[in-house]
Amino acid sequence: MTSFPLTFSAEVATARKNGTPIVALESTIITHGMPYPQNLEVAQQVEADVREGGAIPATIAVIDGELHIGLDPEQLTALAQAKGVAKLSRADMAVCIASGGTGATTVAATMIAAKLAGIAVFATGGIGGVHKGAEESFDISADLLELAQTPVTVVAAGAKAILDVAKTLEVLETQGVPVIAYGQDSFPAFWSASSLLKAPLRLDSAADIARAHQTRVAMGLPGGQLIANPIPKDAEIPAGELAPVIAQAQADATVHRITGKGVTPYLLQRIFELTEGRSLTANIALVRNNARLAAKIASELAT
Ligand code: PSU
Ligand code: MN
Repeated sequence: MTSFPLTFSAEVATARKNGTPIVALESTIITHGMPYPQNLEVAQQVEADVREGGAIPATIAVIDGELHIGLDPEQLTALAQAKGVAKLSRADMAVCIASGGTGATTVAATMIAAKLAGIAVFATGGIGGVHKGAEESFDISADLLELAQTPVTVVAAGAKAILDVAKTLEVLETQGVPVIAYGQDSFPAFWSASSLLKAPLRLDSAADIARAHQTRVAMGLPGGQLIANPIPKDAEIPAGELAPVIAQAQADATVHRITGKGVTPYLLQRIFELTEGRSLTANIALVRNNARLAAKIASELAT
């Protein structure tokens, strides 16, 4: 364990004392992934889903230079409404903490925080990946390299079609990250339950996923696992319907010369606008679904 100071919410502190399973949740999805007030409603709902699944939620963020593991309701509300919050990945986290800043954690930064706090399971919507045109831009999310080195099981709904999904899977393979589809062969495509790509691995129960996690730890393998959990069928949007919207959002990003950390938030916001909120409805359903599976995996790890 670490001597680095962490600030635990009362609920998470109690869970740690009692050995109650804990699920980490990221905060960039709140500050940069969804508009207010839906972002707050979703954050609260996802926390409730984790509790219903028998685990305790630990939403992670840096507030005034403190790394918070679990936010109280007031902190969550303030973060959801805050403007100009920094987006923190592996590269930015320590600078933000050292300078007393406030920032939301991406998948990469949330994994780092979860490891520091001894939390093995983390639920989110979608991970960052290899962007389309990466052969020119070199835009590859730090999330992929984090999965290769930090031993946390991340439950996501696959990768968005804003990314080059095939290249994303290639990088994960190169980095030795197990990409495990839950309950199906196809690699899920975020808003759609399946894609044309086959997932490299498949497991059909939370118990099996927990066992795979423990086996990696026992073998001394440093990285995590990516669990690709398909969106519930009744909430999915067919991939064909979204393809032109994504193309439009990408064209707009090029016109406005959006680069670096701004790319993912820009595309998500633009797709939300272009679908008149429909993308968000699906996004909410899949994040909640991931929270429920993560709670089951965390419960299995605790037994
Ligand atoms: N993908 C989504 N929703 C999100 C993100 C990604 O479908 O909210 C956020 C996550 O926090 C992820 C980050 O870790 O964007 C990736 O950003 P980048 O591509 O800049 O690494
Ligand atoms: Mn990027």
